[in-house]
Amino acid sequence: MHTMMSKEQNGVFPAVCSLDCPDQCGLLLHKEEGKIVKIEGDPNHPVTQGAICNKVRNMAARMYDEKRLQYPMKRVGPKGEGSQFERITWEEAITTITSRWKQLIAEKGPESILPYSFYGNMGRIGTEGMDRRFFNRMGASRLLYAICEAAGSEGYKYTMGGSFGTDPEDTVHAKLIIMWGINAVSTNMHQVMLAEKARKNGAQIIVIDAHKNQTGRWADWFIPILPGTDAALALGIMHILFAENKVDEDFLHQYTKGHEALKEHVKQYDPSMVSTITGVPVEDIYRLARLYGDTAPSFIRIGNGIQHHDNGGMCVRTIACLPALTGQWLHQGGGAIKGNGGYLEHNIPALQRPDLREGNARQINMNLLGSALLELDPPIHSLYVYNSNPALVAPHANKVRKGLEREDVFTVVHDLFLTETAKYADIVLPATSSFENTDFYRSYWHRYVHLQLPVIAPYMESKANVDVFRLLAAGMGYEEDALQDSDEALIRQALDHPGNPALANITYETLLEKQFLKAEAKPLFPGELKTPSGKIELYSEEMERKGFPPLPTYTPLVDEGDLPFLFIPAPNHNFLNSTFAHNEKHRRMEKTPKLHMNEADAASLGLVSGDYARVWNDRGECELLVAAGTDVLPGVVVSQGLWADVPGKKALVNSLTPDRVADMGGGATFFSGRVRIEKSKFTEPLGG
Ligand SMILES: Nc1nc2c(c(=O)[nH]1)N[C@H]1C(S)=C(S)[C@@H](COP(=O)(O)OP(=O)(O)OC[C@H]3O[C@@H](n4cnc5c(=O)[nH]c(N)nc54)[C@H](O)[C@@H]3O)O[C@H]1N2
Ligand SMILES: Nc1nc2c(c(=O)[nH]1)N[C@H]1C(S)=C(S)[C@@H](COP(=O)(O)OP(=O)(O)OC[C@H]3O[C@@H](n4cnc5c(=O)[nH]c(N)nc54)[C@H](O)[C@@H]3O)O[C@H]1N2
Ligand code: SF4
Ligand SMILES: [Mo]
Repeated sequence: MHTMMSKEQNGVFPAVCSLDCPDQCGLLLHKEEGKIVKIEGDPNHPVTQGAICNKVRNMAARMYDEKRLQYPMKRVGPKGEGSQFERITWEEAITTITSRWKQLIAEKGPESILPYSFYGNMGRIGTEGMDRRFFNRMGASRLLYAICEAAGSEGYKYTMGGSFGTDPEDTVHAKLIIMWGINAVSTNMHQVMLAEKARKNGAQIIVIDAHKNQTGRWADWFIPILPGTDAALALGIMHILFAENKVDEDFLHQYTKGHEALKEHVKQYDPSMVSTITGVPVEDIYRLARLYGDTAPSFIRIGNGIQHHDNGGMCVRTIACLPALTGQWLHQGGGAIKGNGGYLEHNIPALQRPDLREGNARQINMNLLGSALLELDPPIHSLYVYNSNPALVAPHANKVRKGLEREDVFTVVHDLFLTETAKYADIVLPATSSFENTDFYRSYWHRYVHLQLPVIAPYMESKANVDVFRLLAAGMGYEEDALQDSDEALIRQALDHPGNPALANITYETLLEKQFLKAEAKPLFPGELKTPSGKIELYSEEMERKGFPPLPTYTPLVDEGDLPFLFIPAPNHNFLNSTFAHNEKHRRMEKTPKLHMNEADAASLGLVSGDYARVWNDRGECELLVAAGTDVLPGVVVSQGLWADVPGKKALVNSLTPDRVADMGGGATFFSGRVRIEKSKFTEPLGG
């Protein structure tokens, strides 16, 4: 096996998966004649242990897909569907962009320019490094990165002080594992592998979800729940734990704040009331609470599903209180994971250089992109999109597209493919894949930091994000050295972080030698948390000051009127958000977007499996293939995957989703929208 380098044309090279997936797998890339021909898991990676998902096993097909962008282009003709592009040089592209920006800055000010990005590639220097420096220097509008975990992370932080949870490697010791609002078989497969090991040692696996998908089917006990009601279930469990003296008094006294108040507070959540709210039978609430109270170590994997709701922040904050009640944090493998990013925090100011910004620009929530483009005053006149595909992934998609259609918004999209968003661009720039770049990666689930060096040469004329920002900086005439720092310098600056002792031994050199390294952190307890009191805050004065109930509380979803169904457009197995939605191989593996609905609901609408349903509300409409059964409760419908358009029918699920923001962090509410359903006139074309 070779160490990382791109010079050799043949060989096997270690790498890391760059996708926005908690597992952040160690990979081995097989290279022949300069091209990647095979991708497999690195058996030496302690957490991912050589297993990888099907998506990435088949990723070489995406890297060399004939549709991959090869050179910069400018738009000729209308924006959107039907747009046409012409090849230009990099020089023309950079000059066009920077001269337009200079003019906008002079006439309208830098806040008329909005960067829009997310984590299509998790590399830190490319995704939240040089880009941030550049837009700080410019003084552009700032983006609030709230589309993914914002609400839940804020909620978890009120309870636990930050993204600190159980070490996933320890969860093999758990005797009870609850997968709560996470489709882990698809979205965190190595947590499933670890849970399988625990199961062999006698652990029970419970899945609490609104949809009995592949993860629910894998559980020992699947508990279906009405969407948006999980906080009530957690409070019902607390009610029983206190009432039946199943709490760990010593732990509560030593390590938590507010347990007496909580004990009083949860008296109101009696199991029959909780059952009415959640749809979970009273006897199941008792059984779950007693199992939780009597089993140690118990581990809860808190997923993203519960936080993509109006009440998502409070819901996660509430579930995060449970392990404290029974003292699980003192048991190896006990506790919870919402995220573990806190352990690996690098030197963010050194990497992003907020000091390059003069003054403080307005901040725009990425979940409100449509309104931002259509309604903001002073208006946005330029959008620079990278690592993201908002035309497909952002809520209230028809509003987003209307905004993107504005002729007076100068839009640049940097991507590997001509995405739905790129079709609205004035200038399209081709991006390298992560295997063509240098960057460092840190998981938000396990505790390893990885280094990626280029394994293959850049594809055609494509360039890495960092390189493009260096060119843009030069084109703008920005002279700060920080805007021309090398990849290596950026990584060194980011990893030099005296504030996080867990990174002490993780340096550019040690990563060069080992490729990945674990941040060695002490267990959370005994110890002090980063909450104001240093303890687990069952009662939070900070929340009270901000106008939230200080104790965990159930709040219902926003009332969207009398539309009969709650619609959950979740991720699917073979795509990663919209990544792979354009690649034939992955589309074939996934087949077609479906609508899972309860058979009683289907019958009442005259629908059977195999029919097409028209799903609609004031925001938009879709046509999805009906899968009727008992996988969801009546009144709930679920689709999976962010499909690029499917020939002949409407498959843009985000045309239906609300752009309301959640209770915390400005988070998204993808799963709290309501819809109507009827039989569609669409039928599958012959041979389709
Ligand atoms: N294969 C694959 N893997 C992925 C992704 C992908 O698109 N595809 N995306 C990646 C990203 S960016 C993220 S953020 C994660 C997301 O992955 P997860 O953390 O698994 O979150 P989701 O898949 O959004 O939702 C998980 C589950 O929540 C359920 N759910 C919805 N509402 C509720 C509710 O109110 N209560 C309960 N109990 N359950 C509810 C849904 O039915 C779904 O099964 O996965 C990452 N990994
Ligand atoms: N209905 C619904 N909508 C959702 C969700 C849901 O569950 N349901 N999930 C939400 C969540 S959790 C998330 S995280 C978001 C994710 O939304 P996005 O972050 O937009 O994720 P992707 O759709 O995968 O788009 C990433 C884009 O980045 C490009 N890319 C990859 N690497 C690079 C690179 O190095 N440079 C550049 N310039 N581009 C690159 C890819 O080709 C791809 O087009 O979607 C959200 N949208
Ligand atoms: S997408 Fe997730 S499971 Fe698949 S290879 Fe990447 S990190 Fe591993
Ligand atoms: Mo996400």
